[in-house]
Amino acid sequence: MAAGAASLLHLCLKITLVFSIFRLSRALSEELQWDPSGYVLYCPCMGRFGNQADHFLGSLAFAKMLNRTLAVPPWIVYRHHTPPYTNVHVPYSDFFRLEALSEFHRVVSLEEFMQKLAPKHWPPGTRRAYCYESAAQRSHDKKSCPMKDGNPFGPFWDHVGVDFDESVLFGGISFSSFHQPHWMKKFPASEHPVLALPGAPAQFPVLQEHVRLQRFVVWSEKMEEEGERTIQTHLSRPYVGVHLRIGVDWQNACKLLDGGDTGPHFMASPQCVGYDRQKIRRALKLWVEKTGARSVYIATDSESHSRDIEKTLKGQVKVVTLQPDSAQLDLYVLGRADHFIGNCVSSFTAFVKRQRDVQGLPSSFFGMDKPGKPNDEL
Ligand SMILES: Nc1nc2c(ncn2[C@@H]2O[C@H](COP(=O)(O)OP(=O)(O)OP(=O)(O)O)[C@@H](O)[C@H]2O)c(=O)[nH]1
Ligand SMILES: *[C@@H]1O[C@H](CO)[C@@H](O)[C@H](O)[C@H]1NC(C)=O
Repeated sequence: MAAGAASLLHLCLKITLVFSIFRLSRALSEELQWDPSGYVLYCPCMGRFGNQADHFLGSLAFAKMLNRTLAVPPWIVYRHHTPPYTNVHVPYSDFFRLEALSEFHRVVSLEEFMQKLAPKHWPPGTRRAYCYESAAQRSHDKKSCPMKDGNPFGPFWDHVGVDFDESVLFGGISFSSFHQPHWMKKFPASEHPVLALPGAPAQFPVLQEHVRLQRFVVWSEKMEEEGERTIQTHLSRPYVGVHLRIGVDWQNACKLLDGGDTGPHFMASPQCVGYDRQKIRRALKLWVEKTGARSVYIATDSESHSRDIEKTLKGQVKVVTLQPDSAQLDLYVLGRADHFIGNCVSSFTAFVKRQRDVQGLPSSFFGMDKPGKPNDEL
């Protein structure tokens, strides 16, 4: 009798165990299920952070337009000056919250897609690349998408462990909403579950209609902690944040402009015209006074000119420049300033501006805030 009870108990335990395993595995698979509406994958292969961020907003909009889950790629960080000189692929979530994007649309990180979904649903041997016919023209057989040709393309797909088996070419359609029906018809998710593209399905600079998506790009907890700590340690509020973009590439552009041998594209841009020592001084004085600033934060891609600026401000405000390794820390501190002065053609500035707009914080641009009569505004 006792033996029978024991085995009954044993059986019950077994059943319970089987059920809990069943429940657990169901919970796990519920966590990440294959989306029958398909996926968009792309390499953020153009430009540095500012460009990649612009492209990201457009790509997010594109994925939503096609009702496909966006596989959010890592950021490509170029380390041309520090060993080991290779690109670093930083997961999206190191800088920003992936969950915040979900409020707008379905997303999964590309890394997680590769790890958990690709082995079963997009296995090697079935990986198709999609690109414009014109892009394929550059390949040896004129029929292959240049997915892994050169840097950063090759290292990017190698990083996530992808080789492409086949190419699907298209032409005559753009990434704009006008062509939404064309995309749906040409590439139904049932036959084309994974649209993997060599570059972002988006425009640069970001389209005006997509600027509002910045709201879903929210700093990660880690960035927030680091940023707030930096502000507390080095700055006193109110503070004015400044982006000085005067790196070598711009100086060269300005030299060209001076030489007069650049096209209307450069002439139209105020990067050289609206941006000199005098304008920087004037804007700083104006905004420091206006906000009653106790400190100024300078983010720059080259020299900070902090001494010069300190002198301009007669030593009454603390001038801080950290030139951190991470561009994101600069972006964070600028984003939280009481006032921000940027320069109107930089995508780095544009990122800060968009973030501040979302939060209703004021920004201005060098050379573009009524230079003639600053006193009228006070
Ligand atoms: N840390 C830091 N990095 C900067 C700063 N300004 C520019 N950079 C770096 O330089 C890159 C290019 O600067 P942008 O102003 O965006 O230039 P762009 O011409 O719009 O874009 P690119 O095509 O990426 O050069 C940024 O994405 C950053 O990586 C700065 O103030 N601080
Ligand atoms: C969009 O995709 C989701 C997830 O696959 C699906 O549930 C939904 O029905 C799709 N919507 C349309 C309009 O097709």
